Amino acid sequence: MARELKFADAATQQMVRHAEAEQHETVWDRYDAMQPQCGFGTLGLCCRHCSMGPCRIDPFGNGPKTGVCGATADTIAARHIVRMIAAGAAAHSDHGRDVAHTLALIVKDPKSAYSIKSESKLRAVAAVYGVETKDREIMDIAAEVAKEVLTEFGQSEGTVRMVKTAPAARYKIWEELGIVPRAIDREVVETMHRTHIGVDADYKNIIMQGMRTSLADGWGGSMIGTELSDVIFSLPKPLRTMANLGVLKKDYVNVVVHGHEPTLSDVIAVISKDKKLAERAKKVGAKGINLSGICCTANEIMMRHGIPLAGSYMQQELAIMTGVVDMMIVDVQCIWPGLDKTAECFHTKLVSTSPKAQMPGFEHIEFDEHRAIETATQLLEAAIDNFPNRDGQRTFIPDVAERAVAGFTTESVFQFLGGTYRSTYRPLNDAIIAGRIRGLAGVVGCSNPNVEFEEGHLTIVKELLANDVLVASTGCNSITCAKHGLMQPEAALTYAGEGLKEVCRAVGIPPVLHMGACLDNSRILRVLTNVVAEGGLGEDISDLPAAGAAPEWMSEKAVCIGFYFVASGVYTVIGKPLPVAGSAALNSYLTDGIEADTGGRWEWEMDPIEAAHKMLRHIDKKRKALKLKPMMYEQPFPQAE
Ligand code: CUV
Ligand code: SF4
Repeated sequence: MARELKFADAATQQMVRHAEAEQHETVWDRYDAMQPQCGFGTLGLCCRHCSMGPCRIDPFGNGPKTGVCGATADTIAARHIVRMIAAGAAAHSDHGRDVAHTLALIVKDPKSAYSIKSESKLRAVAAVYGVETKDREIMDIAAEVAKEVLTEFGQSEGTVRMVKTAPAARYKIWEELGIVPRAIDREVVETMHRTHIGVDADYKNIIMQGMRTSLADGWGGSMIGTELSDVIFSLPKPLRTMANLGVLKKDYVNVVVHGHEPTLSDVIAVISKDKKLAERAKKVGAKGINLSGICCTANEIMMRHGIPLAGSYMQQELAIMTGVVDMMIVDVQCIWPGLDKTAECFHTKLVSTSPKAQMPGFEHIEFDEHRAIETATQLLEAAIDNFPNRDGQRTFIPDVAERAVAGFTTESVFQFLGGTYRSTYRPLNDAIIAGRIRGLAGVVGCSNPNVEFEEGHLTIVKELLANDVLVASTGCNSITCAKHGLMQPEAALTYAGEGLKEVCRAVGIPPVLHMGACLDNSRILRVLTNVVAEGGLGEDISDLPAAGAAPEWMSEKAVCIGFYFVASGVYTVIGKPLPVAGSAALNSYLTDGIEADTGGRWEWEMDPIEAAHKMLRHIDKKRKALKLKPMMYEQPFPQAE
């Protein structure tokens, strides 16, 4: 390996050393082989939108200042970034649409594998969509909600109705800016249209459309996905689980689900407990079936079934290299097409299940919701039958796994703070007002081989906790925090400042709250909305002592998420800058000027301690503007460094 990587995570460290010894290639090797990466791309200065190009602008002014069509660096960089938003919004929203289809299936086919698990959530969604619930059968409500939601995705008139659930002051800002999303599909399509050659060339106008598209995701597609997942797969409740590669078991048939959608994996989670399958596993010499997850599919079934997390995004090939994964079942998003190269050296069966995501070298067993139980059974049987093909000599499982409590939702988190009978955000708001809790942070998102693995996540989170900031976490940050013991209630004693420690101890919550998959960043938007509604901390999300971070982001979904947070008034810090630095005007707008428009802004900061301090300074600025009391206890910040 070219770079000296330390790996805070012992399991990853052991596996990477093992991979080196066995000459298996890892993502870190491929990343190093790709150096140096294209400078034009990094700065956002290349365009392939038509065949007069490809064009690129030399950032040092030693070449053409525009593309062949005359597009400037500002136009090219802005077009590129909003196409990233469109792709991210499309990914999340398509996921949301699939969940809505499952709801429609429940209505059509009472014998399907799915049912309405949370009637209260369904009623809440019905209220948003103006669907009458009084004196109606639950299936009638479900039918109408599914129809309303599915029609809304492509509607030609009106606006996305979930967006109205934002604080009134926030909605007004969007109206004034003209960025209230009209329909999810429409915003994605319009972004593609505007970025076609010779359409929108005004970088600010392009970014406004980008923000409208991101809002269609955060307050639309993603929120719909989260809410309807709660309806169908149940409202997550805090539960105990384990995280890291050590959850794989040598004597068991190991099935790993990977990707993002719960529709198949939730059924697998249930079917994996089937007695007949357990017997079949015993017949081939295994003790049973051991199901675990990678990426956000893992988050989804962990928070609803307590299924353990085998690892995050960056550990997907390491899981295969343990030699004990009998089957890896993937659905959509963040799945490396190179996994088949890794699997070649092992017996692991890779199975793709979505018609949208087929990969060379994977067996494709298409998942049909109408036959969910059959598909899940077929997959698990094939996994069991693959168990005897393991090469016992070549197994290596790092004995590393950590306990975690996961599965907090907008509804459940503060049930704790309010006591079981009084679900209210009052105690949280009061703790912030009194200076026990300094503020709230969402730390989310992917990991990336371009930085020391997980260092950014862990450093930022710990620095925030030490300074009494309550952290809400989603996506791969959640998996990282779980693996490193930050999601145990005891973590408050080790990492939290005095005030936060008191609150965590009083209500028995960890200082880092697992709020789900990256789709569930919508839950964080809802938490912020509820805090505003509870009163005493301003009128809008941008008034709150709150900040967001995605220290090791990599996906287009992450770009979209960041934009909907900024558009919602949140100060958002990321590590590697967005690829816009080639346009001075755009770069300065996103990190500065945009604040006058949305109340939120971007910040690029590669140093995780400084990133945390920037968030803390922002939180303090907001506390001051709200004239809140000084913090109750002495803070390490800003002396720490
Ligand atoms: Ni989105 S958070 S790598 S899997 S997008 Fe995938 Fe969930 Fe990032 Fe992690
Ligand atoms: Fe070049 Fe303009 Fe075509 Fe882009 S759209 S490739 S900048 S000519």
